[in-house]
Amino acid sequence: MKTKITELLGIAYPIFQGGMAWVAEYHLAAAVSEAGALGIIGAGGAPAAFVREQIQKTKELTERPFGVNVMLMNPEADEIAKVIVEEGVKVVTTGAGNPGKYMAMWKEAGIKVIPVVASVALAKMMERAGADAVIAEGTESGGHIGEATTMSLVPQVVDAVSVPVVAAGGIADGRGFAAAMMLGAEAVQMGTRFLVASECTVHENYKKKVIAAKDIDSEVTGRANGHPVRQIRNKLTREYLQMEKNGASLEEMEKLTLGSLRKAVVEGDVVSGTLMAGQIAGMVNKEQSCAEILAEVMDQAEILLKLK
Ligand code: TUI
Repeated sequence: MKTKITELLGIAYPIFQGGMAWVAEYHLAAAVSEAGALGIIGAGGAPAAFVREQIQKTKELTERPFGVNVMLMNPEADEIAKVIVEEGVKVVTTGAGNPGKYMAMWKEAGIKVIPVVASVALAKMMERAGADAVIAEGTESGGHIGEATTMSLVPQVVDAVSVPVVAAGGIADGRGFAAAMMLGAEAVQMGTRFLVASECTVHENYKKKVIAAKDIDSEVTGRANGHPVRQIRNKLTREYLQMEKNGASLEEMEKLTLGSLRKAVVEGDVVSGTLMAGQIAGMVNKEQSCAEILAEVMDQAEILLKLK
């Protein structure tokens, strides 16, 4: 399928794999890119040296384009921004902030810059700053989220900017893909569906929780302190939300979540770990290879869009 995004990036399918912190490492990113979509390494909170290694390992596994997501709250974001240039990465996505200060450096290096935005205002600002496209991410997504839903955000961003828009949040099959196209998107980004891909190295316990999750099994923690994070309900979210209700200090709550994503992803602690996942987890019910996921989504979408 040809869209402005497949042309811009030289990929076969207009699908991005979300740059999930801790989860989206080189095995997953390379597998997605090899299968014809855009694999993305999630830098998350990792040190710059680790991100460089991940990039080099991805290059060993695929010659196709892949991206790196810079989580802008990472204390090493400045160094990671430079590593991306030094390693010749072709596509950058950003999240959890405004990447304005890196834009000139990335553009000069010929990198395609595609910030994640959760509002029309940031989308417009990013277009003015030179973004090649934007990812409009709805509140259905897992992890750090904004307020607007995908259904309302995507068409409003499409109307507000002239660069291509990638839709994210609540998309996990061909129906979601087709709906996003109807809203004016030129591609979609999926996170939760790829979290359970066979090439994804996240702990088996985490995958099982996503596969077992139902439609209303996610919870948003951190609304009170301005860092809303969507994750699957467990002991951690219950404790966290109780503390929020009781007006606990930020410090106390940070103690609870320090290293909790790593605990879930690496150790498989589904009780006290952070199980970031989107609302669509209820529909994600089996592990498949990245190639199978992409073939299934594209097949269904092409039928719905009457392209075949
Ligand atoms: O970034 C994401 N999703 C993420 S980042 C992440 S790592 C993390 N771990 C623990 C706590 C917090 C984060 C897990 N999931 N998605 C992209 C996204 N960006 N969603 C919302 C935003 C966003 C929000 C506000 C972007 C910009 C913004 O304000 C920009 C400004 O003006 O500063």
